[in-house]
Amino acid sequence: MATELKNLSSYDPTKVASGKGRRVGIVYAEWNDEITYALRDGAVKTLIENGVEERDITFASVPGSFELIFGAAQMVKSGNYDAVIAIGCVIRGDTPHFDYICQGTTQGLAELNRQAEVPVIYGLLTCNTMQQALDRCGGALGNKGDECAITALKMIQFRQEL
Ligand code: RBF
Repeated sequence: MATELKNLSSYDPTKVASGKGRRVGIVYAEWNDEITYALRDGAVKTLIENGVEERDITFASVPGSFELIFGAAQMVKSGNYDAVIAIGCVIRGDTPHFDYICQGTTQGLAELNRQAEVPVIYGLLTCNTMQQALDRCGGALGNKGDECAITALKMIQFRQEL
């Protein structure tokens, strides 16, 4: 699995353009907030470390991961951001709900990403256990929020260079 080979927080700073002047929207889900807040905070820290100014980062929360689609779409539609990061965490339970939320959210964000004028970054953790989530929000495998921040900056640069 990729994350066993790659720490989510590691990146090559020479390959990341400065985020100065970039505006980033972060929409995050309240479900599993112990995880999503850590992902969000990781993303913010990494954006700031790479030049994004705090005042240029805007947050919005939604109840669950499934609502990330609408939340991210609204942020895109506002035209106020150079990239939108969608953060959520789905943890497998006793019913097939996990599969529906993961699939629905992933497809919705993928479709939005394809259509949107600005990049939409996929920050959804889909985990079988809480420990897997903890490992990926600042634990043993790093923080997916960091990876999302770097991906956002790289995609903003990508769009600018076209
Ligand atoms: N939202 C999440 O972001 N993560 C979850 O692990 C999660 N599990 C859910 C499990 C059940 C049984 C239900 C009913 C909802 C869950 N949701 C979860 C919320 C979902 O994304 C969405 O907010 C609601 O389904 C809307 O009513």
